[in-house]
Amino acid sequence: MDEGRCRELKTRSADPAAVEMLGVADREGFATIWDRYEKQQPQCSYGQLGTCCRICSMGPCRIDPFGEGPDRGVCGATADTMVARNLARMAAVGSSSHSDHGRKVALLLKAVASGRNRDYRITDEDKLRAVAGRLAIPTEGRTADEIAVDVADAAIGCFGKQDEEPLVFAEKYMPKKRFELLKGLEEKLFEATGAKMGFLPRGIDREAVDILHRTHFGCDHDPLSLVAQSVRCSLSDGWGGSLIATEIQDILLGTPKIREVKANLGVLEEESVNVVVHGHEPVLSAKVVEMARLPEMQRAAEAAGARRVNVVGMCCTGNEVLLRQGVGMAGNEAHSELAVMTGAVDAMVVDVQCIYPALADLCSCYHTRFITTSEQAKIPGALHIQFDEHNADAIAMRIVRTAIEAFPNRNKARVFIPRHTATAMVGFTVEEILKALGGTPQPLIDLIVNGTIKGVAGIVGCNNVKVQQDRFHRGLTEELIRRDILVIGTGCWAVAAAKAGLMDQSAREKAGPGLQAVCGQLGIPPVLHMGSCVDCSRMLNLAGGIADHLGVDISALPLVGSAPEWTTEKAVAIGTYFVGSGIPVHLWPLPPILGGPEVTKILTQDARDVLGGWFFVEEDPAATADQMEKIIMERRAALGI
Ligand code: SF4
Ligand code: MSK
Repeated sequence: MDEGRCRELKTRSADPAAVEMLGVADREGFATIWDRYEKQQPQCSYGQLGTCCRICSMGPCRIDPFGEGPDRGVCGATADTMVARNLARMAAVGSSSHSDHGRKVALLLKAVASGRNRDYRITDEDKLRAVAGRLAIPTEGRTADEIAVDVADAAIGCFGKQDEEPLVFAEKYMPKKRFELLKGLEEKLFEATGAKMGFLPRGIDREAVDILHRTHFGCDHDPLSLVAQSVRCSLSDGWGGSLIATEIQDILLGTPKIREVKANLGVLEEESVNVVVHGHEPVLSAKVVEMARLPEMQRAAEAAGARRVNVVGMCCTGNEVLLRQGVGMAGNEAHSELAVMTGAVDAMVVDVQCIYPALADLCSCYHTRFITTSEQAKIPGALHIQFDEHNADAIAMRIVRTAIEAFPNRNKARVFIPRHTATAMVGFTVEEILKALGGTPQPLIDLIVNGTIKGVAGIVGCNNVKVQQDRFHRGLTEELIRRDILVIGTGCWAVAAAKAGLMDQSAREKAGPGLQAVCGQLGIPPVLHMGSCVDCSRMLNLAGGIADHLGVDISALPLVGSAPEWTTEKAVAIGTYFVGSGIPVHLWPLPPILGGPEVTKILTQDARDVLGGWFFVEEDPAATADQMEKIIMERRAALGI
């Protein structure tokens, strides 16, 4: 590759493994997300600003916010209405994706506890009892199954209930002051506007359906009430669906423990059958890992000429099995095509969310079996092996066998695995953090009060082809730890940080003196992996626990969030429930709201007074860290510390 092209490829990713693979893509003539993105230029500026509407068949309508052309849609909808409706629909989709995931594991827990499913079991009884205790479900003298039925029923009840009361999970998990603030807000806004606007989520399904209804042609055109419902719906995700997913997965599959893993494409093994599990729901992938480790699968792999079956992770399914079963992490979202191009992936097994449909064509150019498993994520060109949790062992075994059968078809001459891996210490659940602190958040609070650590930043989200892959994730994280701000996070950010070595203990050297000393004492890195996208609920839980411990609202704490390479509607829901929980959130790239001046003002200014959380945008990692530090310092000053 000539030097010029090499430089060009480096602008696509900050990860050297990705750059090497992009060279392979060039050589082999494969298009990647970066090439397809270039072909999409120039992208529609109405779409970028959020001022296009195709809700009814009189449209599509669009409004130029710079005053060129009409200032209303055919029905009279303004730019702000369009922006708010589009945003609300994004929040509804994002919340629904997480929450539907939560529903499935709640139903599975019920099936396991009532003896209808024998493929799974209650793995973490302590967690079950802790969750039950939180929900005020009796535990004394009861069997695990009896308790689990009640926990499952409480969770399932959150989805479809029809009364006006808040979700039991939100009520029992949300810190007291935040719960009261959101409850009082309904009254305050009613006094101010004369209209009913609620924030506490009533039913998980209901809040999303409410958005679908109110954004139907000719319903809610008021930016404020549309934004308010977006917050309520997103809160039904953070303190509902995602929380349920996390808590019940811990009960069924085990609460993650701190452990060391390897991250990046170098986890693929030239001599082994490589199975990549990708997506979000670990119920299947945990089984794939389990089955791949059986002696009979080992024998089958050897018979096919391989050393072993090596299951590795991608995106959030990867995070889940990495945390619980210690599998290697092949990469984040933008790595998915690159992994296939190594020529060493025998099966790419996907469940739901964040899966490029382009993988089907790409896999067909290799021996790689691209296996879809969910009726909610079928992709033309894939081999569909329908997952059924009531027959999980057999299906997972079939998937592993399919990968083993593909191995002999691998073209060994075509295999190229970039030799990049980093060590990462992962599994920092709330339980593990508290254990490291001696059972109470007080030592962490003391460190924050005495200024050893200035505050905590939670970073989440994806890769986005509009940002050099991982550049913002790495740059922002390094800037923050250098300023003695502890960084926690989830999702594809966590994978980026792991690949960059920021979750290795040696990353302490990059931290400021205070954070460095604390990490040295506790034997932890300055950057903590808390899990997958649904595990953002672990961050809420940690923040809520500290707030309750101090008897303050979350918005008083020196906490701040960021989604610096966000892509998906789920990231919109996550950002919005952070804001609704009182945490300011940085976003990059620009969200599609800037064409609506009123919506922009509500989200970036008014939310600050009303919710204590708000959105801000910034393109540069160092400047973002400046803003995040400023917020933390203001909050410290307000607390008198
Ligand atoms: Fe146009 Fe109004 Fe229909 Fe939207 S709802 S497409 S703005 S006419
Ligand atoms: S996988 S939502 S690209 S973090 Fe959770 Fe990554 Fe974003 Fe998907």
